[in-house]
Amino acid sequence: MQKFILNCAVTGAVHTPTMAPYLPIKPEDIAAQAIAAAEAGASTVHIHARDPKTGMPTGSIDIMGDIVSTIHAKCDVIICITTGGGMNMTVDERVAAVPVFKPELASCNLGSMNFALFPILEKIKEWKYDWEPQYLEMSKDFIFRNTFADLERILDVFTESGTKPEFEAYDIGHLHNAHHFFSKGQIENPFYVQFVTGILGGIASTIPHLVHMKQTGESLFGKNFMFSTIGAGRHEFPLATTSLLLGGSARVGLEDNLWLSAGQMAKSNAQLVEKMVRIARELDYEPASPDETRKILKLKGRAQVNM
Ligand code: KMH
Ligand code: ZN
Repeated sequence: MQKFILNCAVTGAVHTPTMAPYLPIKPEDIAAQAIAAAEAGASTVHIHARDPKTGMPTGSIDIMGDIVSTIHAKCDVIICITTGGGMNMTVDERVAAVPVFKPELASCNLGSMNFALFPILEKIKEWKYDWEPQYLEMSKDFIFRNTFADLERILDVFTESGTKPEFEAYDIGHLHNAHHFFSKGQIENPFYVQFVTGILGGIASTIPHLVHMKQTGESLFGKNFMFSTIGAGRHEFPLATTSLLLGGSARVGLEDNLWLSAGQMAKSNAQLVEKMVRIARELDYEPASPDETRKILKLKGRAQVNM
């Protein structure tokens, strides 16, 4: 059985409560769903925080602390804290949790881009919270900021915190941005990157694009290059399955996709993880355990975090 890293993105900052009735919002629910996703086979969980009253993405250190300390106390899953945060946060707010909790992994977004969610407004007219349509409308004139200066600062914070970056590449140019830092020795092997496909403003979720991203990565980083793939929405399982067949890993979860199958919403992150494990095992792939993943990614281990 060929091993791969199965990552679960539990709540994110893309979906809002009205779109996603099963999206975990409260810290205790985000933590519980992360633990259940780990029990279903995920070896890493990607964590965002939300305001428990409104579901709005938040950079609150206290709320993030509630979430990650609960997961860390109950489970050996690898916690990957987001530095992507939400569209309502500055770069400093986005990265603030890393020096506090010193996670083994944290996301690091490889370039600025338009991050467009506003087309969803055409599909939903009634909203539970006023902030939701405002947040989505804002994305029409929003630049997800990750300048080279931002990346330099973020990478320095990761180094000081002993945190390994899980890079997020939304397009081919983002891989070349990473190579700029790799050639300066600011990125250690193995270079681990999520191909984030299907966000309007970034590369689309197609197999030819995925193959091109893999080939670009291999040409830039050689054998020390490890990729995983995110397909947004209905593309999640086709792109994740293709990623395995291309020698990569996979990310599933309600942050990126609300659908278990056509017309059927997933009721939990664990359901999405269980489906990915079933598909993988049918093709003789097995999700790596958290400790196997730590060895593959050369992570510092649970004892070195502050949670
Ligand atoms: N929400 C995904 C499209 C991050 O949190 O740093 C990308 C992501 C970025 O997960
Ligand atoms: Zn995220």
